[in-house]
Amino acid sequence: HEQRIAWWREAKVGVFIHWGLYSLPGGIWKGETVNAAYAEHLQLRAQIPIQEYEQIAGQFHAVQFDAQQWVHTVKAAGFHYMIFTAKHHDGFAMYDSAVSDYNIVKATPFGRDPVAELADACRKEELALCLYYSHAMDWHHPDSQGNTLDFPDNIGAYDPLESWVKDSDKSARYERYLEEKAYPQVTELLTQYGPVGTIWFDCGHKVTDEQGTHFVDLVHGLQAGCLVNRRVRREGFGDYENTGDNQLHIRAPRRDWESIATLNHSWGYNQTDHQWRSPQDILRDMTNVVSMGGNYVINIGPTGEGAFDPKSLELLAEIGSWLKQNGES
Ligand code: FUL
Repeated sequence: HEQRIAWWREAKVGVFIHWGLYSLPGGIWKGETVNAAYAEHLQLRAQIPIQEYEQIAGQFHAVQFDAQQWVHTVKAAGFHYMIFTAKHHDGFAMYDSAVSDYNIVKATPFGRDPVAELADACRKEELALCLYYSHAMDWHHPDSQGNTLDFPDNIGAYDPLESWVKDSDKSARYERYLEEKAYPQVTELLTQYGPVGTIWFDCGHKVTDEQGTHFVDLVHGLQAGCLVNRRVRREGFGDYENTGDNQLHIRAPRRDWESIATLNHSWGYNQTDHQWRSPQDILRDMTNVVSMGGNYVINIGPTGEGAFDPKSLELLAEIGSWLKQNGES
């Protein structure tokens, strides 16, 4: 563990990237603004049936995607790691997956593998590549949690784990999702792209201790140097703690910890959210967190075309110039 986490302790600041099918509608569905802070939750919030949501893939051309440029921009601003959404709750793999055809290479006209391209670019620029994987929720898989629209006997997004474990049939189904999709896809991510800094899991309150431990062992078994964040299960799990979204502190900082923040309200690109934070505000939080011993991660939600939006670029540049003058980069 001590060896594994050494680079991360030094890194201190990172950038999250939320990019997926949801980035293309960017918070608007059929001309209507979907009233949800998190644009990456569009499928659930707008109650879009899977067959309709899948259609977004056919329009996903991402003509502006340039891994080199993304990585260079992040690195030049003084950040030391990038966490990229390899699969979010919608279940769509943003990499070439043999486990499921519901992936960016097979299902979109874009047809390229962003994780492969980002891994190359990160190697060249010496930026650590970390991968977000929604292990607990997958709204495309009938046996995972959170999609009651297509799978009426499923459970809702926010039902506690207990309603599954008490129901042996449902927990057997959930186990099937893990065996069929989540464990094999995590294996792909750790065997196809070279060294990964962290597998960043999410919503661990929906899995059991055994399942959480299975993920931790899987990651460490495939890449001993790869970190696992606490959201794989609950406090005390994985290699380091996480705050809640946009929270600055954890309850008891006995372990290494990381705070994650959005620049407006959404993680995924949201064309209707113009409430951007000021660079002063972000820098105040960043210095606060880092001085308390935490790592600080800010988020960018690239557009469906694959570009960083102008406002995020401006904020990155301002933070970058502060880091150059005052930081350790
Ligand atoms: C949350 C997710 O539900 C959000 O969509 C986002 O990925 C954030 C970092 O974690 O729990």
